[in-house]
Amino acid sequence: MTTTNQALKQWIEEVTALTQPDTVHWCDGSDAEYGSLIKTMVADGTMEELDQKKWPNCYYHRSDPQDVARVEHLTFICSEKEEDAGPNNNWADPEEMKDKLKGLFDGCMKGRTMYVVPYCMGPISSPHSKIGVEVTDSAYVAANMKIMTRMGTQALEKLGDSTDFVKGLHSIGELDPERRYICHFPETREIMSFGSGYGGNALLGKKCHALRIASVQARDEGWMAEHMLILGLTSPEGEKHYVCAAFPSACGKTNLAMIIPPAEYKGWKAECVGDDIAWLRYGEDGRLWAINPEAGFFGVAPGTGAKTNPGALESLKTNSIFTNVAVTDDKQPWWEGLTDEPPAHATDWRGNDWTPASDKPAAHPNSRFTAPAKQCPIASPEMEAAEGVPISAFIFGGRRATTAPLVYQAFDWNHGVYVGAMAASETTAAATGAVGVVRRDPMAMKPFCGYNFGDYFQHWIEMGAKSDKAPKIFHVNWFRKGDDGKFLWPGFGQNMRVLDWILKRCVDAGDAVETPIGYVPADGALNLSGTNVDADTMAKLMDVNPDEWKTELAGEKEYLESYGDDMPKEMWDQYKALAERLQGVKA
Ligand code: OXD
Ligand code: MN
Repeated sequence: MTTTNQALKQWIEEVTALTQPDTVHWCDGSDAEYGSLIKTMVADGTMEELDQKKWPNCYYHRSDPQDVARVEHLTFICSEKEEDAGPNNNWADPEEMKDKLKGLFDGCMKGRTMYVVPYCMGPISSPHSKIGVEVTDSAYVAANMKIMTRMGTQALEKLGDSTDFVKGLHSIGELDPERRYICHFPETREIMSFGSGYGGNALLGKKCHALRIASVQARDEGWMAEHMLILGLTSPEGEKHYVCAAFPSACGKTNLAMIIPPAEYKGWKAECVGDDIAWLRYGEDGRLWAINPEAGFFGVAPGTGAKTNPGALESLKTNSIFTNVAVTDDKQPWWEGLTDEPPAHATDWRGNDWTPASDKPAAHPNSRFTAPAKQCPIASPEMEAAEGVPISAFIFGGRRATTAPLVYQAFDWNHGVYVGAMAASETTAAATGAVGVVRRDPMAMKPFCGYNFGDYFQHWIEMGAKSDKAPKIFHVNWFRKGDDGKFLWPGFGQNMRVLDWILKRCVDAGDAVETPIGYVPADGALNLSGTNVDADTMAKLMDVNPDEWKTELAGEKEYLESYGDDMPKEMWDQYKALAERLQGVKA
């Protein structure tokens, strides 16, 4: 296969001349092609076959131990002007970076096959979907892209002769962490990624295109590209709402996207539209509508089990790829949390013998499953809807042991933008670096916003001003801990109780009281029947501690200042109003 699209043809000729592959393979996206990619990888040891009876069409990949997560310190936004990248990004001059990268890409595919992977982010039928083409020398990447996107001929056909596509050049190079760069050129809508095979660095449709490049395009064109799950909830009375939630990586987006409501919520129906990314634009009805640009889940495996997320387990039972989990002696994937009883013996993610007595985890904490989204038992039929789904609420959150209460509602849109912008979270294993350090992660976009956060907050403010039907905004924290260091809130399915209150607030019901930080559920407004959360625990979960908020406020001020003149005035207005309200809090 090849193409009649001149711009694409020319670019492929250029990158072929640069990288000098032995063979060029245009991916058509067929099942047969996927099968032969897998066969090649099993033959060369890149993939291991799992028990095909228990895990049909499932395969296992063990990555280089130095290539297991996103590398934020090696990720660059190469905008023409440095201030456009902002303090939230590493910046490099586009010309200089391209020169450096050309040196790395020069001849890097000698002896290898170059896969040309056309892909569509969003439903093929949607006018809001975008086309990209990833060129890669990794069959593992091509196979994952088949699961994660609408890939191959269908994407090429949608592109037609248009020049409107994102160009993504990827090579695993020698997987040398010293020669690794993930670079974005927002003005020319290009991505160049060298030296890593890890999902977020290498599956260019996901973070690089659907968030970093798309966020810039969204600002230019008046829409939004966000790090958000999309969940539909229908009450027993048949009232249906969709919510979007932005949590940092590895903070439970996939779990919430597939929530199983507890027994007390009999008759409620949850439907998953997406677990990681939402593209949003206003519909003619003045509401914000969201599509999920992806077609698969690239989920964190550890902690995914029958109790925590049966929907994810069902999704990954067939046609899935497992990366850096452990493998049992009878060739089944295993990770901490999959079963209560660990296997007596397994091979760990590094390929070493493992037993439950081992002092190291069997699966890497950021090990992943790549599974087709349509296999989710609660996949929403609207996953393929061209216009997407209308959003009633935005929910921000993070992993905070202290300070942030279980749930609160912003007073209005601009306050909500401020709440999202000040969201903070303890770092996780999804990126290299220390785990458990609190850092600000505005809208969970710290690693993914392709431009200056000051301008991004301004864009949010402008989006809110466009309609009086914009979603209501909330903040949640499932991760607050008591003095004993244990989580106060049971989480998982029980989060439905918080969603219930949020949905009520969206239709101006649900009792709330005003606090300095926002509206919180009035006494008894959160349905706790059937839980063991007593009044004392609830008080701790909802506590707005004056000392903690004093520290928080000081941190927020410092953060706003770090953006200088780029920080919108509206954000400072919100800060001042919050500081004033907090003055009234008795210490
Ligand atoms: C992801 C991430 O893989 O956020 O989704 O790191
Ligand atoms: Mn993510």
